[in-house]
Amino acid sequence: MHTDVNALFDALWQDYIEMTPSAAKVQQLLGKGEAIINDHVAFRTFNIAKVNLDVLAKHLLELGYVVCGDYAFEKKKLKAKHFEHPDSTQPKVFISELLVEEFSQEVQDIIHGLVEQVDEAATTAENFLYSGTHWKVDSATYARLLEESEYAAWVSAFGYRANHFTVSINHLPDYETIVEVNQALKDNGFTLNSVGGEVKGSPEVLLEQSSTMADKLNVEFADKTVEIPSCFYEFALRYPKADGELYTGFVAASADKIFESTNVNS
Ligand code: OOG
Ligand code: NI
Repeated sequence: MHTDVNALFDALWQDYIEMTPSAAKVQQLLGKGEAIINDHVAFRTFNIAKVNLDVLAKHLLELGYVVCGDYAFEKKKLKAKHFEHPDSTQPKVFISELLVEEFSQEVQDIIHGLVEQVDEAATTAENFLYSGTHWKVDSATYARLLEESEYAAWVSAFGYRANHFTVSINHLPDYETIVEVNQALKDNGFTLNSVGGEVKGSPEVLLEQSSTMADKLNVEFADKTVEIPSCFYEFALRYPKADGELYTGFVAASADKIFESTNVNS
């Protein structure tokens, strides 16, 4: 496991921009070449013991992160937790896991078949959080997972890596509102996730979020190469709590819609 937070996030970012070429362009557009502060990074997994949320979280706890919130998404059959570092300029981390036992027997069998192929030693290796898939999956299996869960299909194709990075709008010198950020993105040809409206959340819940729709990438399945949605970029504006400190949590109703940024049919 990594012992240096910056080394972990540098490696995650390098992998992420390979999966998400548009992210490098967005960073150039919003940061004008200056460094961007990331609000958070997100990971996805299955709730099977060998690879569950806690297995991913161990890599963060080792770096001094602490768990600060948990969330449930009943319809999507997911649970999540978020983690914060004592140094508040380090990105927060959002990790979710799919409740595999709530799916059809066929989908459960497929997912267990993938996880069985993971070498347990790989899950504590330094690179695990950006190691991608540890299994073979064919395009028909991916399509079968898609019928029951966009999330399950995404994890089967991309595995362990940053699902998204998130620009902290609070730290962007040239933008005050999330609407201005969204407008700049649209003016430059980026497609936003409009599920439930382009802006998720409000000043009242102390967090506003938006995201691009995931890039499309050629993925080599066991049988053939297919172009599918990879990773997306998110934008977050946080508001102060009564004590004057910025809210650091997540908002389940908004997160529920952010998950849809990797949807295949939208
Ligand atoms: C996570 C979606 C939730 C947020 O900031 O609310 C989220 C995902 O798509 O894996 O990132
Ligand atoms: Ni997010």
